[in-house]
Amino acid sequence: MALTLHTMSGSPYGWRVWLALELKGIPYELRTLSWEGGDFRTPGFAALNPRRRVPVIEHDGFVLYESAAILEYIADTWPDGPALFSSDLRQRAIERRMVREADQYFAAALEHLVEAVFYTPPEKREQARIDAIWAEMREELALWESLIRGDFLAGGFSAADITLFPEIALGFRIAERNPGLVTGELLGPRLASWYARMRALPLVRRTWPPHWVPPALE
Ligand SMILES: N[C@@H](CCC(=O)N[C@@H](CS)C(=O)NCC(=O)O)C(=O)O
Repeated sequence: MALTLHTMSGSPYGWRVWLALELKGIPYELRTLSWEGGDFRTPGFAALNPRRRVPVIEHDGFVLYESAAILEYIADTWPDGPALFSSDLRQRAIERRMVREADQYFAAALEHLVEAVFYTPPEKREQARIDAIWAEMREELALWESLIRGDFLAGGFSAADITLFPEIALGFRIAERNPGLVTGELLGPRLASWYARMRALPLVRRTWPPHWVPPALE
């Protein structure tokens, strides 16, 4: 029953899977890869994921990458305990839709920001491009402001929350680390309450990316 999670500190996709494992109380070994250290370029890692991306899980010899698929695998393999997806067919469909929406729209914009800031040296950054990406992220989250259905995104806590939360957290991290780079609030009032609720969860606190400053205790 051995499960290994290959991830990278701060990866929103890896964090999602880490959250799922912790939520379900599944024993696992965490292997934290270093991008700068060349861990993604080894033949051993390419054998696990030919796309050379994290997260990847190994479970009793079975290898799976793509975080949304991994969440489904975890939910199906460990159906007991706290649920990632509702047992109600239509509610589950909404949760899956939200996972898809977070990845298809918000994460796509976030990846543009990562590219424009993380992978671009400060002297080559284009402020107009960064402004446009930030505006795209804000516009997308304005839509989520109307999509949220209760205390959690789909109403009750679900895979949707552990998908969108790490993505937004990375957006905040980039903004905090680069004062003056972006302007304008990312979250409306309903999403801000949800974000604070998520950030306060013991589950989230104990999986906080190790190289980030831990969130203040409210
Ligand atoms: N769609 C993939 C995205 C995975 C992904 O992009 N992971 C990033 C870390 S956040 C990565 O491994 N990047 C390595 C690279 O680009 O070389 C998933 O959901 O698992």
